[in-house]
Amino acid sequence: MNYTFPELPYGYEALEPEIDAQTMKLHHQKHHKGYFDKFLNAIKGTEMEKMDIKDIFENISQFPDAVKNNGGGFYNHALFWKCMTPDKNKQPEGDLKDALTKYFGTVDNFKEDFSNAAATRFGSGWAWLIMKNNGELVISSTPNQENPLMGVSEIKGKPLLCLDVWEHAYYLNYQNKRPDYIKAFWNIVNWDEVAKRFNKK
Ligand code: MN3
Repeated sequence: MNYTFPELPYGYEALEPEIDAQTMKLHHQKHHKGYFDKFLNAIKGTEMEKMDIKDIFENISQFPDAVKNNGGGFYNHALFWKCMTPDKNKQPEGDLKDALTKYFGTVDNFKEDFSNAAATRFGSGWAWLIMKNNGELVISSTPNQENPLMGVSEIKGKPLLCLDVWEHAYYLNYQNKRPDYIKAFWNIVNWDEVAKRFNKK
């Protein structure tokens, strides 16, 4: 597979004040780019070069940790950028809203459960909304740069929404106050992207 490093779908300052420009710039240009470069390096000259990244993830336990850490870091951030938008304070609608209501009671309950998963992930990691093979929506969290597509993941499914809770994602602006960062995230969720992923069979 050929990989390209994704540009942000908006400017570095576009998500302020929820996420400051300096954090976005460092996060994209240094952290994400670092994972991308190291991922390419880790698969270079191996069978993985010809594999789809989802097949690599599914069989991740067969490959070196560098592939899990950097392949996950590459994929997770590319999705994370798309899950946010400067078009603020939107809410889920239509079938996605119905599904969130079905599985979590209300949209607010969903946000509360997801926030809780993000807040209680010990150390570095991610919170996820995923769709299992049977169509069920589930919240999970993963350590480090793991994701729910990986064979090693406790809960597996298709990622619909993710939130980076590594300190590098929020520390400049929020310091140790991870819950404040999580709360602000809801203002900038790109529900159109989540719906697009939800509707794609
Ligand atoms: Mn990150």
